[in-house]
Amino acid sequence: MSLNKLLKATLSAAALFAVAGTAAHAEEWKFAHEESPGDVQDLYAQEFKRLVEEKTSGDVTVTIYTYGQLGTENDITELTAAGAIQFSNASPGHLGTFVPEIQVFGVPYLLSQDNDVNKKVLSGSPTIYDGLGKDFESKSLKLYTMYPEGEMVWTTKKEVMKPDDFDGVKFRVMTSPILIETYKSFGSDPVALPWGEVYSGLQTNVIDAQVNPIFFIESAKFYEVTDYLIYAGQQQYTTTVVSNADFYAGLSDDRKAMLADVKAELDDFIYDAQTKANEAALGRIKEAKPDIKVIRLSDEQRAAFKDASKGIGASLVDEVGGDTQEVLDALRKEFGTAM
Ligand code: 6CS
Repeated sequence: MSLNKLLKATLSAAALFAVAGTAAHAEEWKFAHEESPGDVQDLYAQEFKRLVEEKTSGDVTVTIYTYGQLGTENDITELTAAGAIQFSNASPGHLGTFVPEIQVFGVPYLLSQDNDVNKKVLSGSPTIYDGLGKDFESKSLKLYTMYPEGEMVWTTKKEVMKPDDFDGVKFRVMTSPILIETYKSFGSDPVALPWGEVYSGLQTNVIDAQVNPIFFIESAKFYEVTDYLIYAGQQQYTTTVVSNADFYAGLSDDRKAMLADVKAELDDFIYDAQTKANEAALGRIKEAKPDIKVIRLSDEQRAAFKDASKGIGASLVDEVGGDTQEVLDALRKEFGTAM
């Protein structure tokens, strides 16, 4: 659906009135995310809503839109940049054609295996908030926060232990170009799709495999149409929360300080929430489908995929240019994953 049609179809006259800032009483902030009710992004948005409404004594109300209510992942980024909504999740996996520089988070093996390190970097690194933040601002977006949603696990219909096993496997990835290259380098035939098309794609064999954190594999029911869950250690799912840049710039200093407090509280909240969500989901998947095979690749097996994809950082630098090499080097140092 085009953005215009989508806007007409989904934003009621009353909502547009509020967006224009002419509402008489409580100010409404619209927050769209990319997942279903109860998923990690929804947990974040619900807690954001609770804290903002509490801290503004109800002067601000936050309305949450879940996946599909305002369109796909790419649609909600455009709506935020256009100022039709104030906040949204914009995950690097889907942001590559809009803010190409953020694809550094698509480069495999970037994050640490230690979430305390990831938390420190993703919550406050100047490389992210000052450096990449400028790339967001050039697209009318203010980068508010960044957090991980869990290790990304391959779901496949055959055993994959080495890159050759991916031969002929149609592998669904998110819509950022770097992911296509990464999964080609791993040996598969990648296909970029919004997630709403993944279940039926797996069911009808249009695709054979995909990758996501366990909580999402359960909630989107991808495990029903897969035989293997493979932990290869290549990546964590990361997401950003962005706001419209003009909206943020127009906020009072008090409101900006309130948002900074909310961010700090949510930095702690979301790490626990996503860990619990992933642990509980794996248990439920095994219960619902006892014959699903869970494979954790050994260090040696993981090294073969790492080796196959070692040129991905360099191809991103070639494609995106600018200071991508410096950003990648700085982040690898901060995450402690420099090679
Ligand atoms: O695979 C995807 O496209 C989706 N996965 C997650 C964990 N969140 C939203 C995203 O669009």
